[in-house]
Amino acid sequence: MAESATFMSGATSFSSQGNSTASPRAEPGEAFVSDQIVFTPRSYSAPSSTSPSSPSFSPQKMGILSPQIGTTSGDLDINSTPPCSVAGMRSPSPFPLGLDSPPASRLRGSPDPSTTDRSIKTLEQKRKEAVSLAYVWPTEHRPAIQHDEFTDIEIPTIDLTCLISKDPVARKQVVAQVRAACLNWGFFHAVNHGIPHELLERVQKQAQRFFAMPKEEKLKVERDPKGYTGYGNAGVKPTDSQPWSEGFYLANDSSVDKYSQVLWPHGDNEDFGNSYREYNEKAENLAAQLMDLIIESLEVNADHFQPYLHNASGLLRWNHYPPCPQPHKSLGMAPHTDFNMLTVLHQGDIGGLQVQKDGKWVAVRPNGDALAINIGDTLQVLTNALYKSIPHRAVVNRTQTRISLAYFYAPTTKSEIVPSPELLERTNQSSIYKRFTMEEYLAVKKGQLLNTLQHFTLEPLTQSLAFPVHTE
Ligand SMILES: O=C(O)CCC(=O)C(=O)O
Repeated sequence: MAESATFMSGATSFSSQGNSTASPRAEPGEAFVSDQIVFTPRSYSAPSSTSPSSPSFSPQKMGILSPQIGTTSGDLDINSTPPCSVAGMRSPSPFPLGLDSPPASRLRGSPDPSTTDRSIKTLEQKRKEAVSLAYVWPTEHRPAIQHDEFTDIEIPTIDLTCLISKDPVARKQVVAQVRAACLNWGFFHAVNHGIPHELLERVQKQAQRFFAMPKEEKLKVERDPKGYTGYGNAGVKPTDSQPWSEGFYLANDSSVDKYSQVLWPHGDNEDFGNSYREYNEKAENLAAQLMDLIIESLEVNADHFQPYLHNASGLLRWNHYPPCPQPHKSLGMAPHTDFNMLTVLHQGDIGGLQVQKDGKWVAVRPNGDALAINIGDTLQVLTNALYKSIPHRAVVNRTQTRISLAYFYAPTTKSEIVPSPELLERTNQSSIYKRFTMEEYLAVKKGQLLNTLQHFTLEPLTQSLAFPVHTE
């Protein structure tokens, strides 16, 4: 992989713009997290020993002494211990996502060890629950549509057999389907895509094996904030609601072998590197072929696109969403658009992906044989917003572990992203974007998951180009 290749996650933090969120708010009587302090709004009564001028970070203010916390509607079960590992595999920690203890920031005000046995037990329960509350999202951002609420409104499915058969007539039909899908959805399912099911299963298995490890093992390959690869959800700001997920970013460089050695020092997992490399090669090849179809669908000369495709490379992110006791109050991944040209996503047989269509969230029915393909912000700019990069998110469910494999195909960071002049001429438009490089874009994207392109737009965005986060 070229050193200057672009690598960034589609979603790394909850943006303070577009989908701006203040501190999470609570429904009446329910606990919520604000600036890392857990409040219990209903009938909270401080123990008599607590003076009104107690320091901010006391157990009382954390809510961990209050019997009300988390019991609203009975749906945050304080005794529930969200599994942090893949079904059937060992579950080393009672905390979500393999956290063996609450993050330090949430432990301020931890119980005094001199408290009585009875209260220690209660505090212990409350402490676990306080971690869970970090994953409770503000009401307006919670998913009204659950992971399996499918309707007749579905992203199109495109059969890519023509890529193998080379049948020109079939290809022409596929190009037309790709055009319609890109114009109307920005998303489609690809079947007969050429990536063997067996390989997808092998990569899924490797991801399961990795995420089932104890957190301290996973942290051995933690993502360096300045780097692109490794374990973690980089960029999540401490005051934001946390996504109910964890990720492992892999790129086609020496880091894969390094991770393999660190995670399996006795050489007992050869297939980690092999399956990754095999998958990366196939996904890159597929992404390049899909780009060809997309360029054909624009009916422009491919020359303008060549520099972006030349040296383009991919970042693979394994996403892990453990079962969640309160899926309707949490999100596996915040609404976001992808930074890159094209994403190839395998979501397996368990639903969770939701995309926006005409201002409404639509659950994407899973199809283990299909790959979900979507347009990223870079391609939106290259087409002067003819093809749009659509906000999407991941919701979680109560009982099943879900793993998805997201492959982000992107140009190098030095690339200047400019709309196709031929397309502008044909549509009698001028560019709606300022000139900018991928590097400049990524610097903005870090703090703004949605509407990142607004920053690079010459005119204020019209309604049809801006993507507000729709509440349900
Ligand atoms: O897991 C999913 O279905 C969505 C993943 C995603 O959007 C991403 O990785 O950027």
